[in-house]
Amino acid sequence: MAKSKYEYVKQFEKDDSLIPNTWLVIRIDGRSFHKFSERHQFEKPNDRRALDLMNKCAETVMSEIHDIILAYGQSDEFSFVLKKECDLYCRREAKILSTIVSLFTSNYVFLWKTYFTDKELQYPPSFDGRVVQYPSDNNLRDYLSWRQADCHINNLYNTCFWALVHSGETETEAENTLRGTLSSDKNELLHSSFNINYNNIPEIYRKGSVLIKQEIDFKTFNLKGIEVVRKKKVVTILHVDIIQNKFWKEHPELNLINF
Ligand code: DGT
Ligand code: MG
Ligand code: MG
Ligand code: MG
Ligand code: MG
Repeated sequence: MAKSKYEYVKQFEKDDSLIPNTWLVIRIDGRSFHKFSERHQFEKPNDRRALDLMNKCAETVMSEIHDIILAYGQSDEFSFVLKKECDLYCRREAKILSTIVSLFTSNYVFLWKTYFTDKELQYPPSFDGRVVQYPSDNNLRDYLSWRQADCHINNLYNTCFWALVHSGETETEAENTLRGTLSSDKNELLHSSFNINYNNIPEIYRKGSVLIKQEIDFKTFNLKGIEVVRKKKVVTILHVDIIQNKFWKEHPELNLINF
């Protein structure tokens, strides 16, 4: 087929293929969700509906993009881990990133009313996204540990902060009360002043959400009408520690050998 005289413009497209054989992590994060959570009166410190909505969007992304083996979410962010051998869009960064961010965002809008039944969406939310390549299993483990540690630190702080504010301190006073405190001080404050045992706070808030694909058997009928057992992968949502080795030992199918 003859080329049009315009085709040369393709030469201006730059090659953005990611290097082979590295873990790919796509992290998306709500744009200005401080404002978004205020405008939609999210419960403080944690709004279960908002987290469930995020998790459902991530589940959809995972079901659609087969190369995602695990996702980790907390607050307004989600990280998607694509397996090393991933050849999606020939590993072109912009294609992979834009597909995941837009699929997540459209689901967020599409599913909003299912989770916020009594609250209209006030304006269209957006998410930013980035791709990071991790060459070793340890790098990937450390990345995920970093995000889960961040979840814990923020949740402990926010739990204290809002307990102080709900008990009558102004936001500035609460900030001053917490300035310079260690984790142990915060746990003690929750315990002695508010009778809250931090370890009894739901794990979804303390640990975030880990999504993996698990193979299950299901019964169906083959072409001859005979009942057969087939396998399919379903996304499972867990709220567990992914910093220690236990989780990785329990999930050899994730193929992270280094622990
Ligand atoms: P960015 O990401 O730079 O565009 O700016 P933000 O405002 O999204 O900042 P970020 O991502 O560092 O922090 C997430 C914000 O979202 C933070 O202000 C708290 C808010 N947020 C997330 N989940 C909840 C929730 O469940 N309840 C409440 N009240 N706020 C939440
Ligand atoms: Mg940010
Ligand atoms: Mg954000
Ligand atoms: Mg964030
Ligand atoms: Mg096209």
